[in-house]
Amino acid sequence: MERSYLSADQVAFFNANGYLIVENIITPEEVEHYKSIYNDFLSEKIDVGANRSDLGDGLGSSKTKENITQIMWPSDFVEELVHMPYHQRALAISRELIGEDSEMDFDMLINKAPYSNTITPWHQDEAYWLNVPDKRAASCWLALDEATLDNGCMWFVPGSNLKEVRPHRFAGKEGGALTCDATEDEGVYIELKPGSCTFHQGRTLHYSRGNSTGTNRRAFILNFRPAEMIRYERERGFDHGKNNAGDRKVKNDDFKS
Ligand SMILES: O=C(O)CCC(=O)C(=O)O
Repeated sequence: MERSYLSADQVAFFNANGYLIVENIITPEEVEHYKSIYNDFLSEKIDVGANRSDLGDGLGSSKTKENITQIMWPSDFVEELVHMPYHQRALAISRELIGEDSEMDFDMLINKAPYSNTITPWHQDEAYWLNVPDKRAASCWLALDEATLDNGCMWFVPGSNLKEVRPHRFAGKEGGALTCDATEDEGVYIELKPGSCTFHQGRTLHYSRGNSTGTNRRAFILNFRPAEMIRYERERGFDHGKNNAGDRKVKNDDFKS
């Protein structure tokens, strides 16, 4: 019998609200290890080529530096990551949340550098994705630094997972981040200690403020969905930037505005 991480109440909360907080998915010692790997990506000691891009291009004020650093598929470059505690525990939790057929679809790093002051605009992940027949999905957002209102912790709109996907458009530059109409008044913000995380569904509306502090806001994100749906995506050439980095479009045409 596999270890269970969640109570029935936690699973019910995730289903009703579209997000869930899981504290201490990794220990303080593990946080330090992940931070050191993460810094090797940020400093380009690990070169990821076109898998690195500026999610805040056209949104933040910098023309010379990344406004929001996004690195797709870190586990393609540091293969042991998938066997390490974060990937393993998050996978087990995703199976409790969306079903035993859950597998990792992709992983990514999103860092907001000191004083980068760039929001991640309101969106629903489904608007970025292929319109797969089985919509079960869980994204795990792990804080490696304390995540606060001022450095860009996540905001979620409770219950948005149970409603429609809102019309999406490019928030800034063509080909850049997507957005839809939503406001902070609808949402709740989730501050996290390093080593704690949230899970959210593909349809849950979310956003984060810019980082107005003097330290990094490093997040390590894993996305899970049914194995059969990962196969469905790959058969159609959709791999979340593994082989087509920078190709950011409204993939789900139904939600174009
Ligand atoms: O880290 C952020 O600011 C946004 C993350 C996000 O949109 C996601 O994990 O789906």
